[in-house]
Amino acid sequence: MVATHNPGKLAEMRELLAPHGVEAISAGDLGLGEPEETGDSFRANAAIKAIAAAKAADLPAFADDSGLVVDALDGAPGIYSARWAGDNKDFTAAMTRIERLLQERGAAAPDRRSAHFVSALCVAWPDGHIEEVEARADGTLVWPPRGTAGFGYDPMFLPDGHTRTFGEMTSVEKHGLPPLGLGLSHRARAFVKLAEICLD
Ligand code: ITT
Repeated sequence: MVATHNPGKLAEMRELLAPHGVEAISAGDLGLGEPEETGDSFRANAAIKAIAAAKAADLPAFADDSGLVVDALDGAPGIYSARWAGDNKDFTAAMTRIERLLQERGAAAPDRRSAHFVSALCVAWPDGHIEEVEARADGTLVWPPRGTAGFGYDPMFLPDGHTRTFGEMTSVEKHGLPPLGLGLSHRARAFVKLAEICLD
């Protein structure tokens, strides 16, 4: 089971799990509530979500806690990336807020606009055993946002070494694993580590 209520994440996790023959049902589909993310790190929040879901459903649960870390903003929004979009999940507003703050700090040149996505993945078994991994994807923030693919902050994020934002990439380009893709995204990279530990 995938312990998420975020449809964009769920779609990516399903694509990552499918080659391993793992079919994923979401916590939302099982009618599970969302635990409060009270941790002070991506890793702690991923564990909170996975452990709560594994206990509630008595199934192995896979959770991702992720976010965008902007260097010129001292790491914000970081673990609060979902909250910056508010209750109505308005990521245009969240991206606009980041851009306004960058401009207030005079961060116009690309080298002042570096950022990275982080994905912490946790698998929790009903017996309480957990596995945890974390990975990042480095890039630069562009303005205005570009592309309509992906979700969240994707249209603003230009991964290092590429000319298109995550919002302009196909799902295979963003998070496809070899031989299909390059394992570019934070989530794909964390997934590779997790698969080594507990999938075949
Ligand atoms: P769940 O906790 O139910 O999984 P959530 O959206 O609340 O869903 P998080 O607390 O982990 O998840 O928040 C992560 C936010 O960071 C997410 O809502 C996105 O806005 C952003 N984010 C994470 N990965 C991203 C990606 O690959 N592309 C764009 N934005 C991403």
